[in-house]
Amino acid sequence: MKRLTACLLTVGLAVACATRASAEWEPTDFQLMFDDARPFSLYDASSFDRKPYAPEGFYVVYEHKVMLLQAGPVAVVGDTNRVPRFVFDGIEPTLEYNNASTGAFEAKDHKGDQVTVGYMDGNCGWEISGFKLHGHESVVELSDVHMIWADPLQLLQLRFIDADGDGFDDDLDGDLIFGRDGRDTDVPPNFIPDQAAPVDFDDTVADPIIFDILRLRSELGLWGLETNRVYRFDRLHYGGWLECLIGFRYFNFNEKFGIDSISERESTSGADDVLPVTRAILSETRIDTDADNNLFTGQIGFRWWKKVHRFTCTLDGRAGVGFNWQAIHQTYSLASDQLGRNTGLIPTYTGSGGNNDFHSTELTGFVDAKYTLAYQLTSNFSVRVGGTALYIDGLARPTNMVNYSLPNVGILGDSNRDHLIAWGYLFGFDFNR
Ligand SMILES: [Ca+2]
Ligand SMILES: [Ca+2]
Ligand SMILES: [Ca+2]
Ligand SMILES: [Ca+2]
Repeated sequence: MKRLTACLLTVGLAVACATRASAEWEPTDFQLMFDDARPFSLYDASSFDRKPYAPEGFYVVYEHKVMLLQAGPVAVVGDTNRVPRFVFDGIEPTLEYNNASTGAFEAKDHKGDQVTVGYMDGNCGWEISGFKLHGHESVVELSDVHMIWADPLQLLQLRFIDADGDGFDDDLDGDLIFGRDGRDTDVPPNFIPDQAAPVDFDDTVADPIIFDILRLRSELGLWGLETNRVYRFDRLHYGGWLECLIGFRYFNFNEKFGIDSISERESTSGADDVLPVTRAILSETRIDTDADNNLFTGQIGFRWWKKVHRFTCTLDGRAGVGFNWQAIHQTYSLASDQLGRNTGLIPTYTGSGGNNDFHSTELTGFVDAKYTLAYQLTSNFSVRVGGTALYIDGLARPTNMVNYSLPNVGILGDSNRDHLIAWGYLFGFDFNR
């Protein structure tokens, strides 16, 4: 913001100096370009309508933007492909489930600035523009979070339990086969196994994965540059002006998504077939997934405006297609709280860490729309307010790209095509636009 302000002051001073200097020195081509720009001369109310004109020469537009950026796609925090199994917290066996989702994030205000510089000579010109919306982290804390993790190696130990204390493995899935202890063939059943049967692994339980707190973090950042050739059509018969813009556009959209698990549950010892009441399985787990989207697109746009007295109403629409070079980086550290605390009671999993990278090039497209209402203060200086909206497709957004799997977390590369909607308002000023 400070740098932008400094740039604008410099441009403003240059314009002012050039216009003043032209009175004293022989005008050069460069000074002639500023001839029409007299930013501080008074607004001349007598000339409007009788002599409609579209400004030529240099122009500068500054806009401060406040935009809501749509939160990342809603995804379950946890694995959704694995069939849930029974977990046992020492009280009663229950089917595990996921109860956290990235839907907890909301669209957030992002402030930013856009500076546009252009030059019109007759019906042709050019324009360059840059904008940046500043990122800031939003944090959501969820409590009593249950999570399912893909566990292809069965690192989270499975075991039979006898929670009802009848001396037989409990028949958790209700098929009258009691774990390792055989089948009950009585009709009606008396729930005492009386015939040998294959071991029923459906009756095993695992450690429940429950976090006292699961902290979800998200940070979005967006900036871009564009350069356009500008073609101005002859004045429309109802008094407005239309310009066509053709050029290139670059967007950088960066989204960070992270989770931290916190659990105060402590290990307690217990009999071999009864799990400790609650243990901090996977507590102090941290996963950070950072998606960087670099979009290079062609662009075509139209800008229509009409001036009435001191007011200028402008509609501006731009769209483009191109490619998005995606780079997703992930770091994770799982169950660090369990490291060095293993008592041998639960020997299977003591944590892991690492990082992953995923790269892809995807087709992308965007639509960018804006309306502004400007009020002319002097002959060349106006203030403006307006609204703006942006849609970008083909983006990697990490909230639905995490593969919650043991012992190694992964990136779901197939989920790399999502979109961003941003909308908000702006205010600013312009010279000679
Ligand atoms: Ca039992
Ligand atoms: Ca059973
Ligand atoms: Ca029986
Ligand atoms: Ca079974």
